[in-house]
Amino acid sequence: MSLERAKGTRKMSIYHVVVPLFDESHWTELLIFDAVASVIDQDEPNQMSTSQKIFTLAMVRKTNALLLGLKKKGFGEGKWNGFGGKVEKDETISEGAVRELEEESGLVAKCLTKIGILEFEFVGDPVLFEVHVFDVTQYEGEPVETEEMKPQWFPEDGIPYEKMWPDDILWYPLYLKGIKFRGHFLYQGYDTILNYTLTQMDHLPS
Ligand code: 6OG
Repeated sequence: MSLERAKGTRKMSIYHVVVPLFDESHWTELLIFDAVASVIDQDEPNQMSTSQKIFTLAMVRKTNALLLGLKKKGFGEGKWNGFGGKVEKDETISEGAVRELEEESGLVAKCLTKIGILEFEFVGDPVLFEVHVFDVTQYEGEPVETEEMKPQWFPEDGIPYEKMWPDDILWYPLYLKGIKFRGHFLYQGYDTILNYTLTQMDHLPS
């Protein structure tokens, strides 16, 4: 495939392909498209038509249980989710993850491992959300309810997917197995995923 052709098909390849989960032959194909896309990004950093916002999402885990927070206000209100928010200009993504986790749950992360990068697009919205997902197994403190989140432990086999973002049920199984991943989801509104890609990764950029 030539680069020109890859440029022209990039949106179709990355954003509009519907791929059944856990089909390894399709994962291989997606990895090739991913690699082409990153070459194009380096060559043409200013060609993107969308603006991008970087977010964090900290997943706090203990043996067989996951800490989720019920979002009390703002984006995702009423949904259970990990803890996170927008990365500020003067901090690294990891620093943002630690700060947001403490602000929203009272916990101080002692060790963070990046386990995924998720991109979200919403039809009609030019903003691309890039969410960096971290596994947190070492932390200090006890979860407390804050202005934004009401925390609660859930057993790994009792995650309330029906009250969560629809993408969660797709990537949590990878996360819970310790598999790193990259995903791209195109939403229509907040309840419908029009299409998505999800790719297993050996390494993730920091
Ligand atoms: P604040 O508005 O609270 O940051 N986030 C998503 N998380 C999941 N699981 N699925 C999505 O699908 C999400 N879109 C955004 C990133 C928003 C928080 O919500 C996460 C942040 O942790 C659309 O500052």
